Amino acid sequence: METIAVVGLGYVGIPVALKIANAGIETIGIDIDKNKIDFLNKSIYPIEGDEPGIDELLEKTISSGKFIATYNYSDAINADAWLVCVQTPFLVDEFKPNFTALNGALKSIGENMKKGCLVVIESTIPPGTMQEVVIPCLEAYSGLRAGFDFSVGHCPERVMPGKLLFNLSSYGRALGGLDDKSHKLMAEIYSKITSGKLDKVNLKTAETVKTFENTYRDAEIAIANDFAIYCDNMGVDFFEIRDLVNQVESRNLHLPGGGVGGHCIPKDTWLLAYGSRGKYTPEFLIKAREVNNEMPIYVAKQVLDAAKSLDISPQDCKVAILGLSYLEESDDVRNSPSEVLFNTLIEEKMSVSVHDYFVKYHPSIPFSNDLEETISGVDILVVMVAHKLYKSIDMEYIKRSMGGNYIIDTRNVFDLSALKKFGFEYYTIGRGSSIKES
Ligand code: SAJ
Repeated sequence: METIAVVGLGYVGIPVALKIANAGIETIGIDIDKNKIDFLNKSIYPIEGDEPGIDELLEKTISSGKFIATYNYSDAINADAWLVCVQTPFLVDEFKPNFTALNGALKSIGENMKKGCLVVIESTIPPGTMQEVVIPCLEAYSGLRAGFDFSVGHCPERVMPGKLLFNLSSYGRALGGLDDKSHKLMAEIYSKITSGKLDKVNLKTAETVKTFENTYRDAEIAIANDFAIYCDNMGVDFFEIRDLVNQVESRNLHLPGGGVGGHCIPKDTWLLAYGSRGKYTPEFLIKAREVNNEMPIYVAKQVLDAAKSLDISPQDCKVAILGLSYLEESDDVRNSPSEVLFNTLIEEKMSVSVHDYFVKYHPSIPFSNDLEETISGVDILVVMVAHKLYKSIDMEYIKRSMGGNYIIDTRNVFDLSALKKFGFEYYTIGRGSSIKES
């Protein structure tokens, strides 16, 4: 392997490209975003968020001359391998994946790939996609035959924002190969990227591994959410019970919250369900997905119930939402549950202010990095993200700044005894409500 092309320079593609280049292989990064290409070629990491080690690695890689970012697929016509790391969102209403980015990449690769190369898809895809979409598309645009004129595989990514390089360098990978030659070529590449175990499997097994991984997590979170609401209605403390349940080593009760956001968990259950092509519908897993998807609406109902208990009409009610990102200590807002909550409350004619001190930009939600400005004079305060800052806010300060005294804590950020000590009315997912108890 002398030259490898990485298509899609996002939080998956950039670390992969840098790791390969630093293994001494000529690496060509390809993306449709010219700004991203310019930034990378100037050693500037173009994605928000703190990624330990990425800036240094980018600097080192660019100065080594082993990596270049480009807009043109034709710059990689001599690539011995192409790794595809583009997004694969799901259109829930239409119950189908949005393969626009994937099909675009496959067409351009097909038009530029050379005989004897390897094409690997890292993006998460429904089981069956390699045989039914990827291979036919590559063959159609290249005029070459998979398994004869080129090799093909699927190696699902296992990245986690905030730990991109660590995961990439240490996690094992499922090498889904069309045939032995594909497996051999994939092992040659991924053994240079990770010290983790490499498992050679067939294409559909690799597709299913990744969709199972995230669907499993989605269902685990849904169980925590359902248990927490059960506890709220039974007057018991979910977190106390969770600690006791998790003493059993084979148990790992997750955490409840105001919803499940991010770039992958919300869509992968749908990719899995779609993959069965109607042969089997995973009803339970889809129900779990719906439970999580409904959580921000459930929180909005708690806000409306709180306003009612305070005898404030929705149009006169001022609400502050703490946390706009989808995950604590992150600035990533993709599929943020706070966005759903905000829009639901606005539809109810409430006045809603939003705070986040990590997030720098949101395409549609007005927000502030100033906590005082956000909570000043509000009737109801809703904590949606467990940012460390929120755990350390002084209750006295909140009491002084708010207009009212109702707190909804969806992430168990505030200490219940402190809420009671400072005379707050409250609803906390998993720890019940001061109103319903009275
Ligand atoms: N969440 C809960 N309760 C939990 C855990 C998470 O409500 O107990 C919520 C979070 O608040 C967030 C969403 O779920 O809104 C997703 O959180 P996440 O911790 O799963 O983080 P992600 O979205 O970055 O998931 C990634 C995934 N990695 C890949 O797809 C390669 C996932 O497979 C990993 O399991 C996850 O990181 C991880 O373990 O950190």
